[in-house]
Amino acid sequence: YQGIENGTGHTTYSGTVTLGTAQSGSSYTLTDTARGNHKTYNLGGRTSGTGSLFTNSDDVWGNGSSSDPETAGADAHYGAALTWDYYKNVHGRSGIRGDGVAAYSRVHYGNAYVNAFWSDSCFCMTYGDGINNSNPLTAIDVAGHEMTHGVTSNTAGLNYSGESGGLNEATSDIFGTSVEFYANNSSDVGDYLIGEEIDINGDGTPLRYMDKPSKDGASYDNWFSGLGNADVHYSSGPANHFFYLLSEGSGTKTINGVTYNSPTSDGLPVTGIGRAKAEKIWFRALTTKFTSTTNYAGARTGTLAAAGELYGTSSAEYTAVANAWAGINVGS
Ligand code: ASN
Ligand code: ZN
Ligand code: CA
Repeated sequence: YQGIENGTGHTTYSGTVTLGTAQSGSSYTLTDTARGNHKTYNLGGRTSGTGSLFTNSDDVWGNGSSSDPETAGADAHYGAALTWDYYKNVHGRSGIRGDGVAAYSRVHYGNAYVNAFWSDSCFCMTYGDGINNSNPLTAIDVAGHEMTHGVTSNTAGLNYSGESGGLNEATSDIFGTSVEFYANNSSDVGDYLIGEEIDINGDGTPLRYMDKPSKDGASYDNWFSGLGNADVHYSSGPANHFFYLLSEGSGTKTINGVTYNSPTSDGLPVTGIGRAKAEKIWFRALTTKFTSTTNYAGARTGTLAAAGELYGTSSAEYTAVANAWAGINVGS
């Protein structure tokens, strides 16, 4: 079995991409030998098992349309590769567990299933085909979100309920977005929106907004005492908002053609430190400070500690972390 890096994918969301594939005789499989042997499988509508490993004879995968079952496979395989590269090259982490071993991906789960998910028990990412079976949930920010659930599980282990559940969800949005910025190809332009490409609402709007989470009609912008009773996809809002404020600062800003307007709970301005440093701080907090029961107050102390270790407690970065938490009504 020989690993190669020159498969061609015609994806739904990322244009034409190079895929890591493996060759055995005259056939090729979606097996990424450069990234822990990550494999992508076709469930063909089933909702259990692994399905079949994508295999063909020309090493060209998909045609850019959902009419070809390989297309979603190409997107999922590419998303896993980018997420692998992001964690390796930006954070020095080799794979979800840091042990060089890949998870695997499954596409075409169920019928018109409008979701994607990570599972600890299979150590795998799974994607539905979305509305009309033509909007697979395989966009880069979603793939990065799901794979990050694996990283969170194997580091902080944030419990998936209450405030820790909101922080778990926010961690997936934060690094899902970071992977999208990292991709930086002409089809994957980074933004602080989640799921803007998969038309999950059927009207072209994103699933979530990090600059002002309440724009989705359900997420919370700021911490409050009852936050832990909310759905984890809504209690993630304040932490997403914190990350946006820390990265970009409060107020109006246009990035890659998208205009954001991020308020603060106290009306005081926050000066951003840039996404790269904000990512470093959140990753260090996730992997060395947060535990299964970390709540918003604990996330504040954990990220302050991480920023202090990275940049010093007298640094502008440390001050920005404090101000961004104050901007979502945590600490003062
Ligand atoms: N797509 C969702 C998520 O990753 C699935 C879930 O509700 N856990 O958050
Ligand atoms: Zn999630
Ligand atoms: Ca996005």
